[in-house]
Amino acid sequence: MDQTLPAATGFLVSAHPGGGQGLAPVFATQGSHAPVAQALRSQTLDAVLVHSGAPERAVARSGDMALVLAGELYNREELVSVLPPGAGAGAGDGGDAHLLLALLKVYDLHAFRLLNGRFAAVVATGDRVLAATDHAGSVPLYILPAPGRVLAATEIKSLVPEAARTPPSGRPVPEARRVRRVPGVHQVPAGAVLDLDVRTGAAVRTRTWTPPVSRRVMAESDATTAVRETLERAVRARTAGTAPLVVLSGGIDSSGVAALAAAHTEGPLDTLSMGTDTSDEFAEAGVVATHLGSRHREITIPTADLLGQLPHAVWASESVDPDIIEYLLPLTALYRALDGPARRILTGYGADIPLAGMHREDRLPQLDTAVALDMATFDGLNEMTPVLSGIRGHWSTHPYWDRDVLDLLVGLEAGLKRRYGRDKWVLREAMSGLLPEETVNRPKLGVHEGSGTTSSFSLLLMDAGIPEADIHRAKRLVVQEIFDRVVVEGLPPAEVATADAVRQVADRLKESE
Ligand code: IOT
Ligand code: MG
Repeated sequence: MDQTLPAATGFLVSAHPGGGQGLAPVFATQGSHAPVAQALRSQTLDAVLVHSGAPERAVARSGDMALVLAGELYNREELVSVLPPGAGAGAGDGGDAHLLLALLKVYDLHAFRLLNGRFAAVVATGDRVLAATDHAGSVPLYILPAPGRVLAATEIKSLVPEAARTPPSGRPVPEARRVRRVPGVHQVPAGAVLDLDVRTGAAVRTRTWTPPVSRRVMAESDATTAVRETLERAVRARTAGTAPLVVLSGGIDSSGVAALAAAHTEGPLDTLSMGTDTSDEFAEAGVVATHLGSRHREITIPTADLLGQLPHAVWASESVDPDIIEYLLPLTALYRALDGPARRILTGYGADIPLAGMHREDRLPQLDTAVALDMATFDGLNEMTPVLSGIRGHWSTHPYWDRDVLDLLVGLEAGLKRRYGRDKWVLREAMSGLLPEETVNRPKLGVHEGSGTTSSFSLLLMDAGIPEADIHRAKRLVVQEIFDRVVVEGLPPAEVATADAVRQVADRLKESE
């Protein structure tokens, strides 16, 4: 079968001693639901998978070990090559879950150190439950551990009813962030495995990835060649032999991805740009689309409509960070407008983090400080979550946050990132043969600026009487308010109005004056 999407794009898992338990979770991720029940020697692993046709490929079982995997791996060949002869061949064909199972048999939880992927996984074996994220935690994973039962899910909202029923174990989960207003639920850190004891709910954390803190000095041409080749591998692994859709702003990040994807796609590439009635980047994206000969579409979303979709952005991302929500809101609106068959979507998201593209900083010490800070604080923001496009049944993936691309970009010395007065120099230079000169040189606009989201959200708050000095704080409160409705209380996002949340926050701020 031609699988456009990974075998599973989300799950709720319950691991517990004794017999099976029925689960009926809700997900924002769209797809069919398939139940899984694996009785092991001393525990049962029950799950519900969100899938698009081949759920069995997201489950693997051998002896006293069973696992479920949402998402996909990008370094399969490498991984197969370290398996003993025999184990490798079968594991490669059985899908990523089987490959992971074969690796776990050899390396135990250290298998997760080997993976370059976009996934969340839960493994049950003996009395242990392993809950693991990819290096970037790009598929968010949450756990609710209690004595005698460990729950794990790719969305908070599917754990909420269980959290209300389960007395919190009272045990801290080491170094895991607690979820706002959902007692007992913790987010598994990026690049980590939690090794939980199903009898007690106790957890031990092992890190499987950490951003480089050292910086490499490289000759210009070595650096640009490495960036082009590594990014090309990441794009090729993500197109997975299908014709992807690239969400294209016309900036260097997404244009670079589109150019590399076009080179690996038979026939024309699909590209898509969004704008609002306030602001768009259609001209800039159009230049790239014409250059690459892509089948290009533009979607215009009225600003009032865009702000009305805040509850959908929070519901999908389960993020409470107001800046992140501003980046994700235009993308949410774009994905919601994308009806039709499920697509594999490539983005340029995340390029600005290792390259300090958003900081508009010329001075190298400040640039490297920004990179170090952003790499130390991205975890838990959920900006890379696949649920954003998953609400319309699509699967998005971000080549700049491929593990190899990220290791390379973060680790370049700052003078390669800012050079000859140009931001993101090494990336621009790496892409210079593939894109029009005006695209390569185009200065940066963030999606929140290019779409006018930041300014229109600010205006909405000022119209409600909130003074300019309080705007950022008010945005945080509005996002929290909406989170409490759509995630904690489980209201459908269509039943929550941005305007109501704004009014409540405005009233609260007035009272506290
Ligand atoms: P930005 O780089 O503007 O957009 C991210 C991706 O969204 C683009 O590469 C492109 O694929 C898609 N996109 C943006 N605008 C449009 C559009 N008009 N039409 C279609 N697709 C579009 C924020 C940002 O400005 O994104 N993201 C930063 C990092 C955030 C900071 N996070 C952090 N410090 N942890 C980024 O690096 O992408
Ligand atoms: Mg960008």
